[in-house]
Amino acid sequence: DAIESAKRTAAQKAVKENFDPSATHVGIGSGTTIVYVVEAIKEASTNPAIRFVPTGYQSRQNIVQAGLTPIAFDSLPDHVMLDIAFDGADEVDEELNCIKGGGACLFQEKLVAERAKKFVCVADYRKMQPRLLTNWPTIPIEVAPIAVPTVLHSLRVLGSSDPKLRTTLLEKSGPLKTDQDFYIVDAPFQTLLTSGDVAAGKGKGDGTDGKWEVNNLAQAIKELTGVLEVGIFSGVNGIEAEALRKKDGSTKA
Ligand code: DER
Repeated sequence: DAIESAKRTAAQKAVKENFDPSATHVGIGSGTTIVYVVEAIKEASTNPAIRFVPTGYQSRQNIVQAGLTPIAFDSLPDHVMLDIAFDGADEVDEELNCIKGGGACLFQEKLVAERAKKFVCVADYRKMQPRLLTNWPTIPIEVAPIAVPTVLHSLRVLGSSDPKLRTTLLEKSGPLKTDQDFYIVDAPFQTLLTSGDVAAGKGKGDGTDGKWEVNNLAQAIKELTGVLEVGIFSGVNGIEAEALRKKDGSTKA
């Protein structure tokens, strides 16, 4: 159908433009789009020594089912950076900030993304919005179970209208557990200003007027005791996000 072919097209383009067959270590994210990335890499890779670093149980299954060889993130030799990491996203804004965590794998996704020389986010047209939280309503946050009540309260204080523990009504009664045995809290906020918005005077971005700038909010949530990771990726580890630059120099995923 149209969406699956859009995912496949985005994946094939991302691999064609970014994957170097001489790569030895490649990070593989989570979700459904990444399945097409693995298919495309399988076709393009010729190096039998290439190893793939998963970002969770489903990512590892994806690698193994494609007949590729995984290596656990904590088995990587200390000095090794990954040549490249591919992952999906739930939403991407004009500055290539991403909401991630729809698949509850955000902690290992960020570990892997920050260990890669280049991070390539593969997202079909539905994910591209002017600002984060336009279409995707919440920020996924990974929280230590014991800290959930206090983190929910702090998120309300930061301005989240109705933060909720993620439950999986179909697969399991009660809250979802991540690969780290933590819980996921989904926190709705008003659409997030970009740093460009703040520079253009569209708001202070510190939440005092109810509007947050992407990085300010990510930092404020990350500092809450009990939070392991926040599903906002922005200029991961300072590495320039791979982007198609339009003639006027602005970027689009
Ligand atoms: O959880 C994540 O961040 C994933 O990358 C995921 O949300 C993307 O999923 P999709 O490719 O199935 O839309």
